[in-house]
Amino acid sequence: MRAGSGEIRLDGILDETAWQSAAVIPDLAQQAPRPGEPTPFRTVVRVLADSRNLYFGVTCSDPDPTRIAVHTMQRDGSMKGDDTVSIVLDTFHDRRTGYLFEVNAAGARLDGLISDPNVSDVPLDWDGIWDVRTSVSAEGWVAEIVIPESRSATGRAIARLVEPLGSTVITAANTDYDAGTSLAELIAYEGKRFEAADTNHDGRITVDEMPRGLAGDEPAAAAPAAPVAVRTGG
Ligand SMILES: [Ca+2]
Ligand SMILES: [Ca+2]
Repeated sequence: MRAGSGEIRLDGILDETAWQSAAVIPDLAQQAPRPGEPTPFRTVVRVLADSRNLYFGVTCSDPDPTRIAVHTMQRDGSMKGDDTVSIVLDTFHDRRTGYLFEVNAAGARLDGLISDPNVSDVPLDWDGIWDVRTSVSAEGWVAEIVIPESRSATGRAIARLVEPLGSTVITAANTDYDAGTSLAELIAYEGKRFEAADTNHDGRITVDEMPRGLAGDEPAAAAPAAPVAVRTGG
């Protein structure tokens, strides 16, 4: 597997040369229990792509790795209470459907197809072809993820994913005003943004209707790489 200048060995350790040149999303925001506030549980996402695959390297800092929790090793098992990383790819670029990829710290996989942003539980019937390895260290844990490009998105679409999670988004999406913003709330929030942008209500977003910063004529390099990594549990 080529990724830039080096090969990626899927072992949960981001020591390949290619990771040094990966796009970095350094500032994911806390969503729970205190949305938007600084946290020692820092999550840094690195993204690589080659002609066949997308790679995500997710580094989850944890001040006390002995408390990293995992309750399942099963595909699509309940990860409630687990330390997990979730990535949603808006591969149709309609901001309401997409693929959900979630892994826990032990490397168990959960995946599903988000077809209706108004439904809180993502159906998990879809089992994608993708893989992950995780590693745990004194600093926390790391997930090294590969997703074949044909099953996910083009590099250009990746740059136009759901907006980066920031405190504004998290606060706006937290409709029940509890301590945290759930994935279901985030999906519903994106659905509402879609409805708001779709001014002629035909179920499609044209370039003219796209929110500022998402119009098709922007330079690709200026678009932030923005997969959403939602860290739950722990
Ligand atoms: Ca590796
Ligand atoms: Ca599944």
